[in-house]
Amino acid sequence: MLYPEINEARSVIDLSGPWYFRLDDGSHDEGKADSDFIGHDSLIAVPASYNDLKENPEYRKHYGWAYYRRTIIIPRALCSERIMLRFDAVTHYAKVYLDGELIAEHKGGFLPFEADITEKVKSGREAELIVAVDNRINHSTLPMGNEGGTAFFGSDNADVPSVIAAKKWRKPTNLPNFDFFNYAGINRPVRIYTTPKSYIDDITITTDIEGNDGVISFSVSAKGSGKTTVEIVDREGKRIAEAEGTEGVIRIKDAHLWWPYPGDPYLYKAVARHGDDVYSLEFGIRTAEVNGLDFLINGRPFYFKGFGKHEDTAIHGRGFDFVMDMKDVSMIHWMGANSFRTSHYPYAEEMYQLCDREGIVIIDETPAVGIGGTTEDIYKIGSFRKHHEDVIKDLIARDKNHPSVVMWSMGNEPDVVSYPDSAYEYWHSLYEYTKALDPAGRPVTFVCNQNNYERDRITREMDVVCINRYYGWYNLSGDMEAAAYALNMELDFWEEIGKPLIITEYGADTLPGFHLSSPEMFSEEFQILYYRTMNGEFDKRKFIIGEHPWNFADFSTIQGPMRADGNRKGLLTRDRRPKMAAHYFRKRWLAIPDFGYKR
Ligand code: BDP
Repeated sequence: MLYPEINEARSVIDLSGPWYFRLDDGSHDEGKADSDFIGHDSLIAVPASYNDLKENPEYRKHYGWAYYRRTIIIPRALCSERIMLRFDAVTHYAKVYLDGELIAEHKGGFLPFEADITEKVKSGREAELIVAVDNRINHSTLPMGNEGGTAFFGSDNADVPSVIAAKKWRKPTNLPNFDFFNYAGINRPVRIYTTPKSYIDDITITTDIEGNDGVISFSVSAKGSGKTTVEIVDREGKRIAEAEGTEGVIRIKDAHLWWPYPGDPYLYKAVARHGDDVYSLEFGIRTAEVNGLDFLINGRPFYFKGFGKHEDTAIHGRGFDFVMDMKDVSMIHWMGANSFRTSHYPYAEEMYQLCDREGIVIIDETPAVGIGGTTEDIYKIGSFRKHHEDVIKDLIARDKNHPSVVMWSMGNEPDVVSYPDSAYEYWHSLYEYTKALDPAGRPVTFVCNQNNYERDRITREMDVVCINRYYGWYNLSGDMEAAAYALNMELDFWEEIGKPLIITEYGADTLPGFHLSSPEMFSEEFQILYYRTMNGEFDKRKFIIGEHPWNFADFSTIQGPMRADGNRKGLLTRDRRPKMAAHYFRKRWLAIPDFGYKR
């Protein structure tokens, strides 16, 4: 799906700002937006998560539907165009009404959807737009939750009669099966955009390198009559090639390749025209593939230095925050990192555009986190397969043209050992499905949790083995010698498997400013000891091709006895101040080359 663009043929109206808002009455049924709404509602910011915007605990712990309302009006000058209403992300389920008519419905909180409203809006007349948003998470949603449950990160399982009784008595909640706050609402921009009636629906660009030449394959999907052309424009704005038709191959002599920073992340533009419509798409010429134990970018072995991240900032919650995205990219450069994973859901499109331009490499993850946590086989009792396929399809459709995206992650930490055969069947077929969808054929993986790796049949089948490991934190806590011993035993196992491996998470909660002369857990000194020990072991193993500490920054979670104001494993605080370990990594990573490390 193309990102909304303003150019000589297209216009964009941004609907950011205050919208009327109300939480539902707690019945968990979608109420109808009615006249009763007016006068009983408050104002809320769009885009943003609603949870932290009001001094009312109901906003933070809300469970169910919420309603947003505003009016829209189309300027007369645009009324002869095709008019689209686009939502970049509504978390997690949206129903959109225009003048009382349901015009769009969408499941999944992190990908865009749109509705054609051309026939529904009349010049000079205001139309009422209502968006009903559901934040419930259960065994059919991604991320997965335990809607109706009451416990997480606690000792609620204790065999204490009074606790057992109180658990039954307690009100059910919208319980996550994942470790980040379930921020909800209209989290990303809402826009009206227009195109001519004959229009470009989609563009796909894939690239290859032959000698010094870049080979660009393009395909333009267009609706309505008109001639289709594509021009390639270089960074200086010079037209260097052109072709006619909806598909073709263009060869660029002595092409500039897209390299991760501090290399040159060179971007070209493909300017597609169809009839009166035009769309220009930035793209880079680069390849990304796995070969033996190497992850090759433009044929050279890349070492992933970076993070698991979150879209999480104070007040905004998971709401789009371009200022923070800029700051994050700056901090990534400052620390000498070159990559991150969009743990645990697709991020806002603007972040990928920024990373294309700034030369940061992305492992792009779906929102499939929390699959498991049940006493029965989740692959048999859950109804999420079709939705998982849909998010993979939509993710690839949205992000396929970004040079920054070098690998797809189908999900994070599903249960793959309780029912290894079911897990195998599920993830193996999804892997093949994902592979077949990407026109650029990027490597595909999923990220596995600390488990009985011998029973896990599926992680070893991924193009890159991606593992999250917390030796020395959740197990063998504080004993880094024992942690190194255990880590090495496991690494011997993976070395035998003979695939490249990225440590996609490892980390220790750390309270900034808490110092100890003897490094114990939660102190800044321990965080450094932890990473120094782990990294020392990674450095000895050639097949480890990347290290992503967890997490880039502290982030909000549900409350619980293991979470003091959220998850504190950040190398940065939530407001992006470096902990001591950030300086440690900066020194380490500035000394590790992006290409050829350990080769
Ligand atoms: C991992 C999860 C991540 C958590 C992390 C932690 O992938 O989402 O935040 O553990 O516990 O298992 O800090």
